[in-house]
Amino acid sequence: MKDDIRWVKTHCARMDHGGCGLLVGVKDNKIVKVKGDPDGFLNKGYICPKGVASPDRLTHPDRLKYPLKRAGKRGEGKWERISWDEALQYTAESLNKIKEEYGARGVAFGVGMPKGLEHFVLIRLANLFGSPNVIASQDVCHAPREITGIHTCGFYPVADFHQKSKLVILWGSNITSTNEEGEICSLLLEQLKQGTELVVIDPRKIDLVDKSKKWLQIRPGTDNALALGFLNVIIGESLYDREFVEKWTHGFEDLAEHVKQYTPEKVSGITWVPADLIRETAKLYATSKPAVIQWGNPIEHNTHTFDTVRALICLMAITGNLDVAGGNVAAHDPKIMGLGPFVRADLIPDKRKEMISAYHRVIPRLMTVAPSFFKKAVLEGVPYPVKGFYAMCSNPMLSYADSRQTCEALMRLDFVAVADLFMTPTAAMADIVLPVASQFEINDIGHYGIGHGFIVARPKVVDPPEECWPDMKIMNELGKLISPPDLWHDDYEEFLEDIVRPAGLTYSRFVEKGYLKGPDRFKSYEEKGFRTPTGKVELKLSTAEKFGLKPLPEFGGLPEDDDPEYPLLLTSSKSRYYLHSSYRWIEKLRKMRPHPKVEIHPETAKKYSINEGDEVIIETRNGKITQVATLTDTVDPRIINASHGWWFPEGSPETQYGWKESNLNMLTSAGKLGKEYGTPNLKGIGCRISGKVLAGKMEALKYTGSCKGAL
Ligand SMILES: Nc1nc2c(c(=O)[nH]1)N[C@H]1C(S)=C(S)[C@@H](COP(=O)(O)OP(=O)(O)OC[C@H]3O[C@@H](n4cnc5c(=O)[nH]c(N)nc54)[C@H](O)[C@@H]3O)O[C@H]1N2
Ligand SMILES: Nc1nc2c(c(=O)[nH]1)N[C@H]1C(S)=C(S)[C@@H](COP(=O)(O)OP(=O)(O)OC[C@H]3O[C@@H](n4cnc5c(=O)[nH]c(N)nc54)[C@H](O)[C@@H]3O)O[C@H]1N2
Ligand code: SF4
Ligand SMILES: [Mo]
Repeated sequence: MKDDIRWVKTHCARMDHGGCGLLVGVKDNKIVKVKGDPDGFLNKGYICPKGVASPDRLTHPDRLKYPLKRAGKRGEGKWERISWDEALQYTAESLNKIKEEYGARGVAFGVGMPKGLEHFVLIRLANLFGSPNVIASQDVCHAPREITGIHTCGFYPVADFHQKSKLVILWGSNITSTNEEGEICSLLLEQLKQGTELVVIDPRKIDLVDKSKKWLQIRPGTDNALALGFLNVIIGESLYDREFVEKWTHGFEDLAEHVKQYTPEKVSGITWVPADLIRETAKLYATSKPAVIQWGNPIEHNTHTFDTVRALICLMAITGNLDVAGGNVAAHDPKIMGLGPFVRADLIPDKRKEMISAYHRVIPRLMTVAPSFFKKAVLEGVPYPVKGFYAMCSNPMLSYADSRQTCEALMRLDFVAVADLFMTPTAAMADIVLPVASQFEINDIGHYGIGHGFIVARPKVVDPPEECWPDMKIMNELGKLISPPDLWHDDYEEFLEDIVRPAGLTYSRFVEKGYLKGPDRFKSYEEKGFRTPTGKVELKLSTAEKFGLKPLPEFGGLPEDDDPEYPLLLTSSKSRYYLHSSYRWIEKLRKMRPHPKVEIHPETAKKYSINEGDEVIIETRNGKITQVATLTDTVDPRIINASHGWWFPEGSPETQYGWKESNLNMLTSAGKLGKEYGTPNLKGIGCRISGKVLAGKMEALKYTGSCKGAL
């Protein structure tokens, strides 16, 4: 029996950013087992529960298996089955019609978390069609780190876990659950075994707090204040790297003067972190060489993200931890095709001026549009009308701030096409739904364009259902109908060849190698300087006036003012068992986390008469939802930690699978946005809770035809 199993090496994908090497056992075109590959260069045999369950996402009986066209009213849940030919023709005609009337910019192309190479094929599709509007979650996911990095020091400073560090700071990064961007926790855990010290900055007592030297239980949304407090201590006590600062930084004197106001005592009042702990941690970071900051999502989940990231890069720079082995580094790509040529950026030279976000004067180099600006264009025609939307790998009804508004925007569009594996609340609002082939069923390249200096091979292991197409194939064929056909391939798999050709490889040779990593090169600035206008790390931004940016990082107040009617602070974190809004239909995972849980301190729960397992109504100024109480002293009594991404695949299509009931983004607002990236406040929001039962156990609410249904 056992001998019939064929073992294939590939890399995990689409359960998070991916990266673990996997050994996949296949029998009769079915995956029978998945194990961590001991040779995996990032995971060395590690695999998480999502990885183990990942084949199950393909075999669910309700998986989309053929293209669908809306039959009833939008969102009513009535569909007719159509052929691929009809689906592509109808989509092309609808998009071309909008282009004729409103220009190509009247169509937006939407994508969520980067999942694979199709992310960049989508950007190419938008470029070739002539639309400058690619809508992505980058405003709340990595763009603040990447682009603020480029402005400050000429690169995106990623944590280098491949060389040993003396100290690691997990700054809002729950790496044992999220393994973000391929920073697989096994690399860090190995270092901890070998004596690397750890600091955790998190309002929750995450698993790794037990292994940490210090835990700073920060007030959500105040990371910029804490980073400024560290700068105050390190500069005030002359703990900075003098030689580096003199030779390689611009504006040190101004920064030093500016941070004098952020004394540990003052910062303690803002962040809830004791002043002595701020002092000790700042000293520890400055005196441990090399030290690295693994930064997480919360630093970009509020309107102050630009200041936070600026302050953090200033910290890395003045302590001499920038671009040194075991610090925060510029990762160098292997010799592969560059992003610009792949997406044909040359064909849309006016993109920067034409894109929706140009009107909002966001930071230069941000080349995707923040969802909140997209919705404004759809709902208010500002700065111009947007009427069409092609979305893949994303579920905006759950992932964009203010879900009710997202629903209204989807209702308002003339045409919506959604490509997904499963019928989701967003797909339920589409005119055309396209069934995709996904991880394990397609040849793919992972980590392209992510900025960590490597790409991984994700070869196909089994055949997809007959009418499920890879996104890359869908776009390759749609592209021929809505843009110059000669700029597309006969066979979409040529895209894979394009990427690896400069390395002298074919895709199949690349698969044999498994991954390509660029060179480990540090302190490149010693030869060429930093790639900024001054050639130095710009502690004070030399381009501030020109671009309307703040020259020095500031604490400009809390992301939201304290609100006595909403006395608790809402924060959230990703579940170990799901990817954002995805895969609640996988039984193995659902068993591990059947309900959306909200973590509440026992004292707080007592105050509101809430018991373990009760349904809890969570309310903010923007809306209310229900989640299930978990009482734990791992959170501060003044906060609650809710779950993100919940909808109910077991629900019914006419209610869009209960998208309102437990969805965190019913509680967020797209009203107040950070200037540089258009980022809304997702964490540190005033809220209140009560234990009253609302509509019975997680029962889906009836869709009322508009998005203003009762809640
Ligand atoms: N309040 C709040 N909002 C947040 C966040 C938060 O923490 N709090 N996190 C933010 C962040 S960091 C991000 S990145 C976004 C993520 O937002 P999204 O990317 O929109 O969310 P996902 O659930 O990752 O993916 C959406 C869909 O992709 C589908 N999918 C999976 N594989 C494939 C594939 O191969 N092809 C196609 N076509 N579809 C596929 C899944 O079935 C799923 O329906 O959400 C953001 N929104
Ligand atoms: N299992 C799983 N893995 C994922 C994802 C997923 O959905 N599920 N999503 C992927 C994506 S797209 C991304 S961007 C990454 C995100 O990966 P992470 O950055 O690790 O994401 P989060 O869980 O949002 O937040 C991390 C930690 O920040 C803490 N936190 C909350 N508020 C604050 C605050 O104001 N300040 C500080 N300092 N900490 C705070 C939370 O308690 C949590 O422990 O994960 C990727 N990996
Ligand atoms: S940690 Fe991420 S890449 Fe590794 S097995 Fe889990 S989901 Fe896959
Ligand atoms: Mo993300």
